[in-house]
Amino acid sequence: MSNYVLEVINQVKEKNSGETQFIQAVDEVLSSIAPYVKEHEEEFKSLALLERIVEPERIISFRIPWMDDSGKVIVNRGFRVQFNGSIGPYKGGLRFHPTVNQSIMKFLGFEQIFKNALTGFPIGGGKGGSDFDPKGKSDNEIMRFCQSFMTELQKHIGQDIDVPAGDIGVGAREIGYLFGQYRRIKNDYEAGVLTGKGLEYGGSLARKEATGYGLIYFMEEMLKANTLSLKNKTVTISGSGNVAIYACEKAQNYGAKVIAMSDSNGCILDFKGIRLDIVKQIKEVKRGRIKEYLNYVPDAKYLENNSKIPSIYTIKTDIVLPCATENDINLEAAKILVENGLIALGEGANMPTTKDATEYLLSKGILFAPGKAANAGGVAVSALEMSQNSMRYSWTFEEVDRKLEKIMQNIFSSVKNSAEEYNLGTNYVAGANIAGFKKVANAMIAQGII
Ligand code: NDP
Ligand code: 2IT
Repeated sequence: MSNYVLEVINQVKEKNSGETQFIQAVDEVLSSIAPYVKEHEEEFKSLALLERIVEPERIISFRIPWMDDSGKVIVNRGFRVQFNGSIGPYKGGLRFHPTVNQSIMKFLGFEQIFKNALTGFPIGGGKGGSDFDPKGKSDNEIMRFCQSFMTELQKHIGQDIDVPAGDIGVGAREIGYLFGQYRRIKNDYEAGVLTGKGLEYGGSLARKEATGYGLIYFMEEMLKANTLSLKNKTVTISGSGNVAIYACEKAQNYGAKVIAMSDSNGCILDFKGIRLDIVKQIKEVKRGRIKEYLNYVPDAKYLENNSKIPSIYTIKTDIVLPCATENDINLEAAKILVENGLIALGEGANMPTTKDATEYLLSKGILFAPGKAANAGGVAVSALEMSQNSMRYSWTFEEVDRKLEKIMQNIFSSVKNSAEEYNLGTNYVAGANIAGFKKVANAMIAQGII
């Protein structure tokens, strides 16, 4: 590997000690783009390009006080990381989850830079969120929290500045409350300031489905390029949130048999094929636990998580789609999956596979669709939502869906072409990182030392 890449990785480790997820994301991207950096080493070094790309343009951290239903005042921490605005306004989701900290925000913001570049749209990389835990909160508590969060965040965002959207724990309900508070404070109908909005007030058809559908469009392209397809394959999907549900829906449309889904407590296993109408009822309507599936389908099994490996990864499957959270598949889980005959893995989540597990899977010839390419459909349709807001127009579901399919096919071909250009075979992880990095690097070079 180039010395320059190693130097920068070491600097990042020193300067950001303790930020394990951020260091992991930087290490993965920089080590895999080494063949490209090598070609331009002198130029990049003289411009301190890598040193600049690993440093967020800005991090905003703030206090979020709010009152729960019993009248108790609670203080959470909020973040917005505006990582790289060289190709467009910062763009990326908001995550509400108790694990949120600066390291997680920075890793997500860093990944988002290259993902957004891969979509082909002019959007920079950003991410935000809070350590607020939405589980068990009433609607009113969620609303008061979102209002307090936006009271501070509104100072830093705008349709041409920074455009947040959803992520874990943030869906249409939260975006609605956030948008309401933004509009009230600004006294301005700035529809394009958030994406993932409700259809009645500027949302795009197919945004809800976009990440999951996009993942499956990408998977089908990748499988097709390797003379395979989703048809009649068994699929397991970790998570049962927004990404997991719509990945399941599209995989089933393509003739795959989805046999398992999960949440953070455990997984359901249904060899007859998951009944998605029931999962939607449990998760989208009742906000319940995946275990409740057994109340509807008594023949199904429930495997509780009780070791270091989420139970879903112990199930034999052709294709696995991690759609929950980061570092879900470690080396041990990867080995079990391979032993059980895994063919392909598609990352619906951001960085769900550890670095050693990724390397192991690649070394075993598993077709690996990396998150920053495979889950880019969500942010791509967010960009289409921004376009529709600017035009004051809306496309039909079919129009957006067709554009999404085309975008995912284009992403796959640029990933594949980059992998081939650098003789990396089917290493789509490196292919995605190189293709995304090139665009951002060129924009940064053109804009001077900033
Ligand atoms: P949701 O909040 O809708 O669902 C999250 C799902 O993941 C739930 O089933 C949840 O289970 C599970 N999960 C979350 N955290 C953990 C954890 N620490 N351990 C185990 N399970 C966990 O989020 P999304 O579906 O939107 O997001 C899923 C992933 O996809 C994330 O990595 C996100 O960054 C990524 N992503 C999302 C996009 C989007 O458009 N929404 C776009 C691109 C990527 P439980 O209910 O038990 O917490
Ligand atoms: O990780 C992601 O790409 C998202 N959570 C979606 C971001 C967006 O702006 O739609």
